Amino acid sequence: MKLKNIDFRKYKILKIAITADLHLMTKSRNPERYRGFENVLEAMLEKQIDHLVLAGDTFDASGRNYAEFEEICQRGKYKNIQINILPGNHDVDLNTKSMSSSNVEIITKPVIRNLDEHTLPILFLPYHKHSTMGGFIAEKKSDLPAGKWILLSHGDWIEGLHEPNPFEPGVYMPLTRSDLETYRPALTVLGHIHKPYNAENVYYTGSPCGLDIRETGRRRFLIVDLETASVESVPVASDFIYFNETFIVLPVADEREFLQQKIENRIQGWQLSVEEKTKARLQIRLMGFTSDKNELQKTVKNCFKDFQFYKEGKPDLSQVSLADNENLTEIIQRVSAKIQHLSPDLKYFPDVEAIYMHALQTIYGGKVARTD
Ligand SMILES: [Mn+2]
Repeated sequence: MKLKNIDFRKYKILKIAITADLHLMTKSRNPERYRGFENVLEAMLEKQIDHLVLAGDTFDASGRNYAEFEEICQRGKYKNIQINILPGNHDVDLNTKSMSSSNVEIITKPVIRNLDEHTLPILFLPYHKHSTMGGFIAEKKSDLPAGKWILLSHGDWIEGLHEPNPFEPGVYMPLTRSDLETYRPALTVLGHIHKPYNAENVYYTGSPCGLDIRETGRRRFLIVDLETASVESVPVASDFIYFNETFIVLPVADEREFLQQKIENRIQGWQLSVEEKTKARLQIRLMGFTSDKNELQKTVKNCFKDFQFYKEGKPDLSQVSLADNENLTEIIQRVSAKIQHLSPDLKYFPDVEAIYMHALQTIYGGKVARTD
């Protein structure tokens, strides 16, 4: 039987992987960032995905090493993975001459591509200073059928800036709601914001490895089905998972149990597997007033005994004062009892911790540091 006329690709759903914001420097300086990249490639092999898009800031502007990156791309097991690099705002010097690996392509100009005859066209839009995404999309709009194309780029989605990139204040090549309503991409995947985020059909894949303690929680990369524009979120087995948490301490009658319960709830909320627990690196800060700082120290140490701390640090108790004013202690105890019974009306407040913080600031005045 002759098989040569059958187009096997027709039977294969074409999918690509997307990650961003690796911020690679040198391997010796941040080995975990290179491991994050390798973790994505390994997961792609397992899932038989052979196309990867790096949606910006593959390298960090403050010190990069293309050779160490290429060494990974050229390894035998990865050499069949096609890698498209979209430069981000950190990649100003990156151009088509920067690398020689045959499986790596740097896309420096806006371009529309169909990776297969059955797939939706993709607009690859590299970061460009002092520009907007909408401006570039407008130039290409005649080749972008409404509702049937995919946007890959690097910058700020204006509607999604609930948590701006702490490294980079300001607005970077924005995409607006009006752009989405006018040009109607079926899907938008962006780099720039390092925390995984998605709303409606706009995704920030997030960096595959938290860059430092400010980049908390589990990391992921995305797999996009180019026929349906559906997205699968795949966890990255990163070396570290960072948690940066603040707890409010109050000199209430059951101070120790009160804090223990809060810490236990927070840890449960992380939903870590046994393996993930070993990868967690914590930064813990306590604020407020205690009836016994020595006892507090022991309680906190015990609550986190199964965890490791970021850069081998320890819980920061420097912003906890001794509650040595009986009148104020009496007041905070009464207020605390009230706050604990507030829950039915909590919808009017951001969270119960914020209410405690306000109560502390009101009662103790300037002795309490502000968190916002
Ligand atoms: Mn960026």
